[in-house]
Amino acid sequence: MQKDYLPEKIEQQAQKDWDDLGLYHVNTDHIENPYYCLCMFPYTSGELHMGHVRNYAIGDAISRYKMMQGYDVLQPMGWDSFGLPAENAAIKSKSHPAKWTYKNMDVMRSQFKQLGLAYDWRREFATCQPDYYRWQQWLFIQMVKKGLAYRKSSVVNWDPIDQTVLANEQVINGCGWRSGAPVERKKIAQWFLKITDYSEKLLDGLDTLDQWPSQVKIMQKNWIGKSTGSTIYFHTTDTNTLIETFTTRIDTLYGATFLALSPDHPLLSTLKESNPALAAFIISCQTTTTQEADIATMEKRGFDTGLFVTHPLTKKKLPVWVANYILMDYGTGAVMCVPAHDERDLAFAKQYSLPVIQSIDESGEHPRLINSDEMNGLTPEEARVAITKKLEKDGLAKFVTTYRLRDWGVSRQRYWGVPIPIIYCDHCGVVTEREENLPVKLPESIDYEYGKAMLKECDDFYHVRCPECGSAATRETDTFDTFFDSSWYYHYFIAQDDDKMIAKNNDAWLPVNNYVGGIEHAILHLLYARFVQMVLKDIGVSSHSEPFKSLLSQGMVLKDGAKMSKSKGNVVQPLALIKKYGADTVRLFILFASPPEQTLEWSDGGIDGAHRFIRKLWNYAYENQSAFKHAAEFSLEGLNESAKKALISTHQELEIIHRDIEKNHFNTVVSGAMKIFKYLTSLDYVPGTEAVQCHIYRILIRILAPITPHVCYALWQECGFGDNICHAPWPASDPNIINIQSTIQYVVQINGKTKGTISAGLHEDKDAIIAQISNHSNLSKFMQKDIKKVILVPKKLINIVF
Ligand code: ANZ
Ligand code: ZN
Repeated sequence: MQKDYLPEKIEQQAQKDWDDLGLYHVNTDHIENPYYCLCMFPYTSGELHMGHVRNYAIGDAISRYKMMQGYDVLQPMGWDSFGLPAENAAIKSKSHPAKWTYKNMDVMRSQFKQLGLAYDWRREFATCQPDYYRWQQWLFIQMVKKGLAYRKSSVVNWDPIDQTVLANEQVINGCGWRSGAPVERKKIAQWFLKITDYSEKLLDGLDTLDQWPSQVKIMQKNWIGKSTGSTIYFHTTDTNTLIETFTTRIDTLYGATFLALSPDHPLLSTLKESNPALAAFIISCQTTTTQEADIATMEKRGFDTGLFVTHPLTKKKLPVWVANYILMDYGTGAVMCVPAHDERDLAFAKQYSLPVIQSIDESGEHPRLINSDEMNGLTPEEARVAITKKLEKDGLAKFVTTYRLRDWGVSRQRYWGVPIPIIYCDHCGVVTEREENLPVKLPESIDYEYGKAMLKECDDFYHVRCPECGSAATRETDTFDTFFDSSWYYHYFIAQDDDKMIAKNNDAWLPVNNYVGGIEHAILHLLYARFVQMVLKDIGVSSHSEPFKSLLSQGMVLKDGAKMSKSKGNVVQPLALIKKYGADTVRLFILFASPPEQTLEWSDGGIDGAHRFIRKLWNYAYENQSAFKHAAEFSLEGLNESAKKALISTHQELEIIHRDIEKNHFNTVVSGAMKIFKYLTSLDYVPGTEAVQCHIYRILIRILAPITPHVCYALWQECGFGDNICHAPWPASDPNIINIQSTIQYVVQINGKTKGTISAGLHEDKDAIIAQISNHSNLSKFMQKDIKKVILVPKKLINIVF
C-alpha cells in the first residue's frame, strides 16, 4: 500500500477498473430488482459548472447506495443538444452548430468521467441525433391525428435579435432573456400541443406524487391555476353583440362601472378600422409583454371605445374601454371592472375618472352586500350563487372553471432543432409526413448565416412531394422547442436497445425511481414531461401516468451569498479543483456542505477540510493494514470496555446514518462517518482489539463509498476486505451490539438439565428467548416439537420441559 494518499493515481486506476469490468453496465432485460436513477441531462454548453457537479454527485451517491443494497441500478447520461446557444456560437465562429455541439459533448464527457460517476455510458445519446428525434416526430404525428397538436395564429413575444418567439417566462422586464432586446408582439402561425386538455389530470396527478417536494407541487398547481368563477354576457347597447367576461367575483356585479377589453380582443379588429386613434393605441400596447407579473405593476393605460353595454341587473349603461392590463389569453380577454373591490381597476378608474361604487361592506366582522338591490345583506359566497343563478335563467351567466395554463407553443423559427414533420400542399392543405419516411432529417450542409430562415434555403429539404397527392409541396421550416426534446428522453435510455420510443420493459423500469435536478426546472420541464407521459399512456404505448416517482430538487450553489455565474465573476471551476484535490474531495465537500435541497455556500476552507479527512482515512489504513489482515472475529463477551463503547457507538450511529441516507441527507451521513472515525481512533489498544478496529473500519469505508467512491474502492482492496466495494453490502446496524450493555446471560436447561448459556436482551420475553434457543448453533438440537412447560427465572435461568 502507498504511504501517501495520491488521489490522481487512485482515481485513474479505479475508473479504469470500473470501465474494464463494465461495472455500471445494466441489462434492462433483468427486471427483478430495477432501480432507475436519473439526473437531468445537461445542455451541451461546453463545460460543467459547480451546479452540474452538485447535481451529478447527488445522483451518483443515491445510485451507488442503491447498488450496495442489491438493486440493478441504471444510471445513464445524455445530452440536450439542440437550441439557440449552439446557433449563436456557430454564427460567432462562422462554423456549424453541430460542430460546436459535438465538440462540447466531448469536453463535457471527459469532465463527467473525471468525476467517477457510475454511468452506463453505452446508453449515451444526444437529442440532435436522428435516431432519437424520429420518435419525437412520430409522437407529434400521433398527436396531430388525435387533435392534440394544432396550428394557430397567435400573438407572440418576438425577440427581434434572436429572431424567435419567446415564452412569457423568457421575457424579463420586457426584454428577451438572452438577447436583452425589447420584445415585440407579433402575430404568426405556430404549432401548439394541447396541454390544456390535461389541466385537470395534471392537477389531480400531483396528489399521487407523494415523493415530490411539496414546493414543486405548489408551483405546478399555481402554474395550472385552476379558478372557478362565472361567465357573464354583456349586450352592447348599439351593435347588439355579446361580450363574454370571466369573473371570480360575480358577487361584486352591482359595483361594476365599466368593461375592459384586452388590446388583442377580436371585437377591436373591425372597430379599429374606422378608428385610427384606437388602432394607434393598440399598436402602442404591442411593445409591452404579456407577462402577468409585469402587468400587475405596470402603468395602467386605456382607450375609450365609445361602445356601451347594458348592466344585466341594473340595466344601466356601462362604457367599454380597452385596457393594457387585460390579457387576451386568460379567461375571455374581457373583464367587468369593479374599482371599489379590485386594485387594478381602481388605479385605472382613478386615471380616467370612472365611477367607483362600493357594493360590499367589509367593515363588519362578516362582509355583506350593499348597494345591490335584492341581494343586499347576502354574504359574498351566497351572492355568487344567487346572482349567477338569477342571470342563468336569461342565459346571461353561467358557472365556469378556467385555468391559467396555456397550450404549449412548440414552433421555433430556428434551424438547430428537430424538424416538424409537416408538409403544406396546395391541394391537401396541412399534411403529416408518412411514418415510414421518418426521421425527417435536419439537412446537415447549410450555408450558415445569421437571421435567415435557414431551412427555407435548403432546396432539398424545403421542396417535397405531397405524401397524399404527390404534387409539389413544401415542408414546415420551423423546428421544435427544445423542451419537447427533453420531455421524453428518459424513455430512450432504455428503449434505444429495442430501437423504439418506449422500451418493452417500460413497465418494470419506469417511472424513474429518482429524478434529480435543479429547482429552476420545477415548472416547465417537469410539467411538459408529465403531460407527454400522459399522452404516451393515452395513445397506448406506455402504462404509466407519471414519469418520475420521486423527485429531488437540488438547491443552488452560491459563493459569497450570490449565485455562481459567469456574469458575477464568482465561478469556481470544478476541473481545477479536481486537479488539485481529486474528485473524491470535491464530491465529499459538496455532499457534506449542506442537504441536497438547500443552497450550498461555497467555501475554500471546506474543501481543505474534506481533503484532510480523506487523507486521515488513508493514513489510518496504512498504519493498520497488517493488523487488518490478521484480524480474527471477535466475540462480544470477551471485549474490554473501550472496544465495547466504540462498537456500540458505531452501531448506534449506523442506525442514524441509515435513516439519513434514506432521506438523501448525505451531509449528516458524512458527519456520522466522521463521528465513527473518531470512535475508531480513540480506541484503547489491547491485543485482540484489531478485530474491532477492522470491523469498524469496514463499516466506515462502506458508508463513504457512495460519496467518495474512488478512495473507498482502493482502501477496500488495500485492506484485503474484498475485490469490489461497489457491490459490497451496505452495512447494517446490529441490534445485538447496540443492546450489548443490556444483555443478560441465561442458563438454559432442558427438562431440568443445564445444556449451556444464551445471551438475551434485557427486555426480551419468554418467546423471544425460546426463539433464540431454537436458532442457536449448539442448543437448537435439544428443542422438540411440543413444549409442555417453560419456567423462567428472570435474568437468570430458563428451563424448558418437553
Ligand atoms: C370582477 C372582480 C371584482 C374581479 C373584484 C376581481 C376582484 P383569478 O382569480 O386569478 O382567476 N380577470 C379576468 N380575466 C382577466 C384577463 N383576461 N386579464 C386580466 N384580468 C382578468 O382572477 C380572476 C379575476 O381577474 C376576475 O375577477 C377578473 O376580475 C380578472 F373585486 O372580476 B374579477
Ligand atoms: Zn397534396
